[in-house]
Amino acid sequence: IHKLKGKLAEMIPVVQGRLNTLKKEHGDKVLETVKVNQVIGGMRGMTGLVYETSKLSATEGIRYRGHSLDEIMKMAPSFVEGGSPAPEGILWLLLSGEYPNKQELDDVVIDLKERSYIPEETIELIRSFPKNMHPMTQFSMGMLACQSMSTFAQHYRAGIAKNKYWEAMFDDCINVVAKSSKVAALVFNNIYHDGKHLPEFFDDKLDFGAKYAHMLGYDSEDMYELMRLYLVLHMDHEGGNVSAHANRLVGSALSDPYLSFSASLNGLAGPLHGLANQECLRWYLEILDKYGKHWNKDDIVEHVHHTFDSGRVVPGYGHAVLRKTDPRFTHQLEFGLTHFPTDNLIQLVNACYEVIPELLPKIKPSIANPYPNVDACSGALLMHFGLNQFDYYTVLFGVSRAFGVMSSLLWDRALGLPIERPGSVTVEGLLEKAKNL
Ligand code: NMX
Ligand code: MLT
Repeated sequence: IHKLKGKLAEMIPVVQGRLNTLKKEHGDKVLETVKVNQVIGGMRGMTGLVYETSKLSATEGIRYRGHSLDEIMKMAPSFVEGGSPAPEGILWLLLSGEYPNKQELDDVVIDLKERSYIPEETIELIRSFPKNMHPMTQFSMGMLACQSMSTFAQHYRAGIAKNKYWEAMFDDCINVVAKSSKVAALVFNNIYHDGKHLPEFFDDKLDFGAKYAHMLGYDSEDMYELMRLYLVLHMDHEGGNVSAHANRLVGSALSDPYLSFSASLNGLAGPLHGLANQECLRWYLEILDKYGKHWNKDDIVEHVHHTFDSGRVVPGYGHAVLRKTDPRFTHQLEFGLTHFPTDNLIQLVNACYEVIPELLPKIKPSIANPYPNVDACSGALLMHFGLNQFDYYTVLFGVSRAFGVMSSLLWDRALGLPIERPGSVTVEGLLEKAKNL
């Protein structure tokens, strides 16, 4: 991993140079105009952030450092030939823009293991959380409790120079990723196993994804592969989604990576964002409950209508930016249809995909995107392996998101991005401004 740090030390001045040129030579140019509706409407479609690790296309989905998910599935290093990409390799890609070679990949695998230490008092703290506290709350608090280990906070207090921020940040960012799965496994254990069967932490044979599955108590090659796939698909989704943006915003105050990651998780815990995966599974189970396992497409149509009639959204469908099927959904559905094509829940996910995109615009024409997003399939895959604690699903999303938001936070500090502080306006003030335009 020292090699990765060295690579970054070479890359950073080059990108900094580009940024300086941008500021000096183009800084006063007008990029785009802003409509009143964008100010009111959650800044949708407004370019407002520099974000290095990934970019979202409305029609083609996410690209990590310019690489589409289709390409990553084919080209990224994997532990099983032709299988899921290695999450550790994608961490390397997000940070440096390149895939690691075999030796580099092995080094990250070992490094993440070595950095995963959690102090005894944090373990005790997590085990003291009430079982009915939501897993995301426990996860966020558990990560926050690790904050006393922040290298960046210590160096900052000791008076570190601005141009050295990223180096102190490097350790924290990799450490947050390394510790995330262990904290997440402790939360699982606390809630569902009453803290009695503490997960086996030090199985050195296993890579990050396999070990996370193992710590949750799921040990099969297929589950290891699913976990690696899940982690890779959920890592990053450019800078404006709630979890990435919360992470960026909090980090811009020079709060250390533990503080910003916890903030990121708090955003991910919302039902319109990461919690949609748990909501989505709950929604599929409502169908099974109501119509039994011999459901048909008319039942799906009826349940969608019922969902609207009760004033709810159809979870797993729609997106703020995407205008086509999310490729992250496609890859997950493919995994399900390849590994367990006769699974009733996977068939239901597939049938919903055939019905819902046509149906939603008929019910509510203002829906900008009637296609499935990342959350529409993940729960069904996890259920297949018996991971049926669906309140926990967003924690898996959070562990994965650590890879993306920590990589981008490192780059925020490397590029010396300033504290975020956009302007705001009252309704009255905006009305006055708009009338005079
Ligand atoms: N079911 C019912 N109504 C919907 C849906 C849906 N799946 N998607 C959008 N709408 C409604 C939306 O609530 C809004 O209604 P109103 O004007 O009455 O407030 C209207 O359609 C227009 O919204 P959009 O511009 O299409 O969507 P927006 O960008 O505001 O929101 C989501 C995007 C993702 C929040 C929205 O599509 C949604 O609530 N989807 C269901 C929840 C979900 O799956 N979230 C997961 C997103 C991915 N992730 O993991 O973060
Ligand atoms: C994400 O992965 O962050 C979600 O798809 C939400 C988003 O991009 O806005």
